[in-house]
Amino acid sequence: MKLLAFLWLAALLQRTVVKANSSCHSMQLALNLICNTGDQNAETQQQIVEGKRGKAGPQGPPGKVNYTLVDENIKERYRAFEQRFSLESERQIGMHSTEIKLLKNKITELESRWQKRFNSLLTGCEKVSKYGALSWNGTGGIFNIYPDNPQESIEVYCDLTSDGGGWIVFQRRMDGSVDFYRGWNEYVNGFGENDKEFWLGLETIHQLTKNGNYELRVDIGDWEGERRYAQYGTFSISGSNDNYRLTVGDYSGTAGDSLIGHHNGQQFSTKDQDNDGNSGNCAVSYTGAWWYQSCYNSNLNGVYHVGGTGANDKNIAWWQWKNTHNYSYKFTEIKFRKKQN
Ligand SMILES: [Ca+2]
Repeated sequence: MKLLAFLWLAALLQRTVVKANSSCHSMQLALNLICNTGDQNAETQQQIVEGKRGKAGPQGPPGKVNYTLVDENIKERYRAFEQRFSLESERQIGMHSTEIKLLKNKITELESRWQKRFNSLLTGCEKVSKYGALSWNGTGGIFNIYPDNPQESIEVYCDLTSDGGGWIVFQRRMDGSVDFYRGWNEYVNGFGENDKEFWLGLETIHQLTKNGNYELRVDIGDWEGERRYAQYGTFSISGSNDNYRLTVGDYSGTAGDSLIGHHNGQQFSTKDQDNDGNSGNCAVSYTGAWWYQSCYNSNLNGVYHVGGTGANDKNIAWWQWKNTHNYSYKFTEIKFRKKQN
């Protein structure tokens, strides 16, 4: 009896497990159905997006446009276009590369030829225009000139105002900011900045005046605000082998002549190179550097006295204006230009 009861219970339990398995299978099927439906919706969405991009064929059911995909599609098409355009340009350039190269060379050659012709006119300050200035202050400025070679420039200060302009300035004193009590090499090579206080250099002055006829001009200003000038129709200085000897003549002007009488025909002297006609060294005695004889009527590289106070005979002197060695001027500019005729 007990055995019969056990067998019945076992059969009942098996039926229950089979039924449960069957239920689980059904649920699984239902879930798969739901999930597949979801995938189908995604595909439908993509189809709609493609439909919106203008593909032929019937549109799918309504859905949201995926703007990220649209944007990427536009970018991809643009990239393709860009690549095609670039390849085509390269192909065209490649086809005409010889012609392009020849044309470029021709343009460069023409530019260079015109630049040389233009530069060859600018051997001094005579033909420069303020529009070509590297810097301009209203009466003059800094320019590139081409004295020897239209391809080699030197920078000079041009006075384009005094007596018609065209002057290359080679010395300026204006505020005492630069020490002018210097040695031979510095007077040969120059010092200072050419739009402030400076000395251009004996060698440069010689090179710029060695061919043709030049005239000289000295502009002087006193502490009372008056300006005067001395102009010379003849001017040149010799080379280094003759210690840059001064030749000057044919005076005109308002400041009086303080060059011809004492300094014409003199070699240049500095504190460390005595070429003067004095038993001592004039450059040392008068704290300057000049075409001293024994010793001076003018000393424009002497000591600068701000306000003119404390002046003595070692200062910036021009005897013939104030009739004294002991007046130190506020402003000087020394300049030359090619003689016109
Ligand atoms: Ca001497």
